[in-house]
Amino acid sequence: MDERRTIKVSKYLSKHLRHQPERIGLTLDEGGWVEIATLLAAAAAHGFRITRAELDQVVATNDKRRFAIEGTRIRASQGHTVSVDLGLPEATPPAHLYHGTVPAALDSIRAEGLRPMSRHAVHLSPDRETATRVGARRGRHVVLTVDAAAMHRDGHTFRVSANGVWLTDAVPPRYLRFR
Ligand code: HQG
Repeated sequence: MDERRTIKVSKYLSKHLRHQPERIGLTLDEGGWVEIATLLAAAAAHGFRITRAELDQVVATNDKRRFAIEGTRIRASQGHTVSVDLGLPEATPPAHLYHGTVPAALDSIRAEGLRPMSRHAVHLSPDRETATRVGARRGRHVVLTVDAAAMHRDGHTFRVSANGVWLTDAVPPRYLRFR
């Protein structure tokens, strides 16, 4: 499978496992899981045929390990806008976490901190490089540093997704460093 096809399949999976399962008649269970056979049949029925080998390759080689397979089921590891409970345990974050964003969002972030916007949680990266990539999706970007140790000490909860993305409900401005 060439890279273009891999990206196309990955985007198709993200769209239907995170945002719009109903578009192809899928229902995710409470944890966000769906039977692989059901997913492949639904995709084919809606004009996008994916083989099981292609699916496995995308899951295994995906740059961000966006999808997880467990037994006969698959789900997106994070990034949902539909309501799911990933069932992740609380975890102790590293002292600092990072968030890549765009300059246009800074005034609002300074005033109200980081909010989940359309997703379930604020997505934070364990290192500056990853946060830079997240910000760079939108062009010119800035990386903010989050004082995760202080947040944790103050009772904010953190979870870490299967693919290493740190999730928290919100980051108040006092825990942010804007450089
Ligand atoms: C910004 C991708 C104004 C926030 C990435 C971001 C990530 C605010 C945007 C994952 C704000 C939301 C998530 C506030 C936050 N005022 N703007 N108070 N608080 N924002 O896409 O973190 O490739 O929902 O900075 O790699 O960019 O899809 O979040 O710019 O892991 O697997 O509002 O999505 O993963 O945008 O990205 P998003 P994100 P995938």
